[in-house]
Amino acid sequence: MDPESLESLANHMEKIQFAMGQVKGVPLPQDTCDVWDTIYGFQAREDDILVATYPKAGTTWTQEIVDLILQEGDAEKASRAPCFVKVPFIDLILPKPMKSGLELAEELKSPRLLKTHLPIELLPPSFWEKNVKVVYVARNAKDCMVSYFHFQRMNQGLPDPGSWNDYFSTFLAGQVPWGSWFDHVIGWWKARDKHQILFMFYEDMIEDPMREIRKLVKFLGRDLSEEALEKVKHHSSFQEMKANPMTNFSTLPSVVFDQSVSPFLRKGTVGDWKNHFSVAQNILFDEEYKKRMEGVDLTFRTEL
Ligand code: PPS
Repeated sequence: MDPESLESLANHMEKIQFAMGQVKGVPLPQDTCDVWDTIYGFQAREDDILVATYPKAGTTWTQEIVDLILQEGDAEKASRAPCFVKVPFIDLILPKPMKSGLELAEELKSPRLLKTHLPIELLPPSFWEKNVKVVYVARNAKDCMVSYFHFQRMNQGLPDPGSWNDYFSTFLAGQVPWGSWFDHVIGWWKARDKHQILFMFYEDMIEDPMREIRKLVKFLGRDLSEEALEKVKHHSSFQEMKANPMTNFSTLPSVVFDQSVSPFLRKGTVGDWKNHFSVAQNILFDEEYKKRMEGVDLTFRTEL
């Protein structure tokens, strides 16, 4: 993104906070809803790779790993542009003159790496028609909630999350941008065997990044040397990504992401929910979780 666009964006963003709308009951930024038919009609290409997640599940991390795999561990090539430019977010429309994810995607040469937070029922059908490979990353709901709370505090485009206690109820009710965590993970989980979907877990990636990188390499049909694999692991580590302006979002002005409120790469751990949930909230959450996940053979780890 060039400095002029950023400055112009900054001027716009002082006035604009994304209004929220809905598509088929899923809360989405109004600008996304306004061009929904265009987004839904997005034309995927056969060799696209899509990273799909519920927000805060490890999207940026996974994007970076996949791109580093495609670049065979070459960090310079992977740092050719900020992560939000090289991996277009197809369901986000930014104020003009910023390019939308759709426009950025059109401009990219194949093979394209794309990002979405859409629940599966809203995914543009061309991804299935073209049999695109999808990497879905899921993260336990408690840590997602905490990460999203801090993200909504710092992301000046998204609704203010209010107090932690308020946010706890809002999140559980699915009244956050991109909707319910439960619907999202369950929808994608049930579809995992019907399409080319690699279903991954943030907790597994934290536990053993190399094991998960190897899974990705295999899924993508690549063959990397041990040296290249080590480079992928090193350059996608939390510390490296936090220090890298191409992955830490520091190229965005503070009227968009105010990282003095909370950094984008905040903690990068499993179990930070324990520092936020009260005992009562934890009981309430576990009861709701049991109800919502009943009959779903999907297990998350909330601590390692
Ligand atoms: S977004 O805005 O939805 O695209 O956010 P997303 O990238 O999905 O999630 C951000 C959280 O992922 C953490 N993160 C990492 N963890 C471990 N290792 C690496 N390399 C890494 N990169 C990003 C990031 O810190 C956010 O989690 P929290 O818990 O807030 O720290």
